[in-house]
Amino acid sequence: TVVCTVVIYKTLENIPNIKDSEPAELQRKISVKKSVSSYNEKIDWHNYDTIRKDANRTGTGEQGAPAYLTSSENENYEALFKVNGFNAALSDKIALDRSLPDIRHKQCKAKKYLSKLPSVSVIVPFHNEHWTTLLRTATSVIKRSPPELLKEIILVDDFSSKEFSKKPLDDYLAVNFTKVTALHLPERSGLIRARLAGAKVATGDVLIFLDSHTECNVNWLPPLLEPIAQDYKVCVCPFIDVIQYETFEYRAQDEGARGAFDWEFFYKRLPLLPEDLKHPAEPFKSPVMAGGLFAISAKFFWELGGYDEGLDIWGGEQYELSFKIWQCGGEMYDAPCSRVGHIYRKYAPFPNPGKGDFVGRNYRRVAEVWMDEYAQYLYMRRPHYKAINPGDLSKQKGLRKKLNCKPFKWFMETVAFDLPLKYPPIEPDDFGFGEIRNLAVPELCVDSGYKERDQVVNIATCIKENNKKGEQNFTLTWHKDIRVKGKTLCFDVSDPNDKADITLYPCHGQQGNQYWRYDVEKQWFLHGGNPRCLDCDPGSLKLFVTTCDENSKTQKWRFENVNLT
Ligand code: UD2
Ligand code: MN
Repeated sequence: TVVCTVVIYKTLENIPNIKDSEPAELQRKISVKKSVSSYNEKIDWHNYDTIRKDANRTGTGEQGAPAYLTSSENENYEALFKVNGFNAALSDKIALDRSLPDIRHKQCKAKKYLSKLPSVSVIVPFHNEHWTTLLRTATSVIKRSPPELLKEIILVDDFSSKEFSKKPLDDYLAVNFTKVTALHLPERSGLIRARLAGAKVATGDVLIFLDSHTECNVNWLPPLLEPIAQDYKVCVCPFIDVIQYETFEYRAQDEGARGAFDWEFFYKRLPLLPEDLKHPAEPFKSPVMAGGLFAISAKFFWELGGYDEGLDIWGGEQYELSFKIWQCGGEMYDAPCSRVGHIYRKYAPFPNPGKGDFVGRNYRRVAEVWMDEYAQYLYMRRPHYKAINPGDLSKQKGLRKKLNCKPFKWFMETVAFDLPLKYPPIEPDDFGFGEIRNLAVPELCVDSGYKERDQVVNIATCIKENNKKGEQNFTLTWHKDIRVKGKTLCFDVSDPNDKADITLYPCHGQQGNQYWRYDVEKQWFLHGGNPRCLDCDPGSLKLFVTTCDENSKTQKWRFENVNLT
């Protein structure tokens, strides 16, 4: 087996020359195939002892069941929820080594993996993570990883201000663990540079990144490592399960999907492909990682230059690394048999550390370096990104050139081929906007009078002529509702009776009581599916809807700007 070990590790060390005439990429694939076929003994990596003991556990949160605080335990609930965005008081009542339900596909239970797998450094960046969720992350890694594969866990403290994050943490780790250390950064660096700091000191063949509020499930490690042992340019993500922020219940988010994004850069998912569905326990290709949880060989990570260290605080690094992996000769997979739970917070409790729109700047950097002409799709939805100064990009652009990375077009057509370019669709033009002026009494305009929700809209003297106070700027949007400028209040009519009031109500975009059209020829504002006309009483200044009447002049309105296309 000693000889074989050397062969396997060769794929991680260097690329042997097979045929000099072959392109480098093909050579790599051939060499990988050879080394694997020469040694491919597979074994069952399950730790049945731990599985058996876990099955017998009972208590708060055990087996991933939803848990609740008793009224006597409720004391710190609110204060702790507020600073964490999840039920940290409940976390304190749940064992650090709690049992989890094995919700893998049943084929995973019978799967074997290569007997020789690379060693691992787990890197966990954290900023003000709650004590027990942080320690439960480390504990679950230790508990469910084969010790011979796990070299170390590095908790990278991104300049936390919580008292226990420094010496008490170091002391706790020294007493309770042998493989877990904390690296304290001297200034707030953001999660991207925190991960880089951890990766720089890591000694394992493979780097695994985790968020600081995660729990690794049964046999999570071998499915992440095997594809990397077979090809060091493969990055593998686990399935990310949901730890519910209120009850700590552990459950699946869905049956699996391919990671993607929309053109506002929200993380989205694409359906599995037919061939993926045929092999529910096999890794499948995924265009983009969720970001927090993945395994990559240290060799490939550093060949790719790690992360762009110009990315600050939070956001965008998942796209940067995913694009880089694909465009620069690697591949990315999701492994269904590796599952890790993650607390999706109710809200992010951290204040902006005074760095402005760091997410926008990060996105701009990623778009400028990697996305070529497709960056325009992002800028179309977020025009203000074009005004953000991304800072110096020469190093990133140099790297892309040096590694001879493929164009983004290749990524879009080959990897994310089913990601629609109109996603989300750009909003159609509005039908019209501006003042709504009556024809019977042309100095009268519809006026919302700085009113709030549930208040009635009337008419008033048009501001333009008399320069009086008022609020007379409205938009007939493509949703077919009438919105008060600068507000998200819409003209709403719920009364079916004659001369029904127009009330301000939050816009829902679902038409119904907020459904309006403008008839350009008749100059009518029509409300509802069984249309009534906007009308007014110039004497009382009341506005209402009533049966349409071709002869009525008070039902005619001049809408200042009408978009006729
Ligand atoms: C998701 C990812 C997260 C990251 C982020 C985009 C998952 C499950 N999570 O958001 O890993 O890719 O998208 O950037 O895929 N942290 C620091 N310093 C900071 C801010 C955060 O160390 O200045 C730590 C934080 O304690 C946590 C990790 O970075 O361990 C990710 O932050 P998050 O949990 O707020 O991100 P999340 O899960 O909303
Ligand atoms: Mn997270």
